[in-house]
Amino acid sequence: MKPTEFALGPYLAEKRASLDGHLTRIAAAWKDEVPERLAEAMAYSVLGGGKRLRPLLCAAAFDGCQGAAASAGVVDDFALALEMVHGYSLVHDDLPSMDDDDLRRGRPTCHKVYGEATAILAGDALLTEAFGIVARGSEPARLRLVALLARAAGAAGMVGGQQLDLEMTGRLMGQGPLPDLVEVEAIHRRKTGALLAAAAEGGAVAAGATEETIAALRRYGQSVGLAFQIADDILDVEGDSQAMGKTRGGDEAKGKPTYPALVGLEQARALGRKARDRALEAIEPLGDRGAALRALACYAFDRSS
Ligand code: GRG
Repeated sequence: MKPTEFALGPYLAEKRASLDGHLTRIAAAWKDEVPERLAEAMAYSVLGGGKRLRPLLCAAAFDGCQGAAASAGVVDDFALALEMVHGYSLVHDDLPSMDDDDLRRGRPTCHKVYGEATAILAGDALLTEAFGIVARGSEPARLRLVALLARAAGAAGMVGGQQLDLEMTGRLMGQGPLPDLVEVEAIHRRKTGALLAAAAEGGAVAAGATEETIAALRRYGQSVGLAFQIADDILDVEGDSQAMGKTRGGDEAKGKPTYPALVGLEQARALGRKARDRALEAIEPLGDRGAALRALACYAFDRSS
C-alpha cells in the first residue's frame, strides 16, 4: 500500500477526538484541585489546538505493532503525557527569556495572557503532571515509558537541545562563525527529534513489541523528527502565516540556524525527502500494518502548518 492510499484523515480525526476528550477531562479535574489562574493557564496551553503529532505518532506505532486492547490505557496515558510535555516546552520556549514570542497556534502566547510567572509555573506543572499520568497504573510497561520520556524531554534530549539552540542563536547574533549541518542536526535531534522519536518508540513499548521492532520505531521517529524540523524551517520561509498560526520569517529575524539558511531551500527540501524516506524504510518490516505510520511520515514533511 502506498502512503497516499491510506485514509489518514479519518484515522487522525478519530485519534485526535479521543486525545482531546482525555485532555478536556484532565483539564476539568484541574479546576477542582489547582489554583484557578494556574489551572486556566495549563488548560489554555494544552487545549488550544495544535497538530497533536506526537500522540498521533504514538497511537500509530501502537496500532502498527498490534497493541492489545488491554494496553490501551497505557498508550493513551503516554500519548497524553507527550502532548503535555510538548505544551510545556512551547510555553517555556515562547517566554521573553527564550524566543520571546507573542503568538502561538494563532493566539496570544501563555505569558501574554497570564503573565510570565504564571506561564513558567503552568509549564512546570504540565511537565510534572505528565509524569504522574504515565505512572498512574501498575502495568510494567509504564516504568520503561517514564524513563523513556525523562530521557527524551530532559537534559540530554529536548532541554539540552534548547540550550544548544540558545547558544547557537547567540553566537550567530554576535556574528560568530556559521554552524555546519552537523551542528544544526545535533540541535534538532535533541530539541525536536527526541520527543518525536520517543512518541513512536513509546507506542511500540506500550504494545509490547519485540526489541527489534522497538528499535525500528525509534529510528523511524528520529527520521520523522528530522523531516519535520526541516519542513518547519522551510515553512518559516515560504509558509502561510495564517495557516501556521504564527508569523512567517521568525527564524530569520531571530538569527536561528535553519536548514534553508545553511544550504538553501532546494537542498533543504532534498534533505527533508531523504529523512522521510529513511523513516519509511525503517518501518518496511511492518508491511500493511505500518500504513498510518507511513502516512504520518509523509505528512510530517509535506504539511502546510
Ligand atoms: C523550552 C525546554 C524547552 C524546550 C523547547 C520544542 C521546543 C523546545 C521549542 C519549540 C520551538 C520550535 C518552534 C521548534 C520547531 C519545531 C517545533 C517543535 C514546532 C512546534 O511543534 P508543532 O508544530 O506544534 O508540533 P503544534 O502547535 O502543532 O503542537
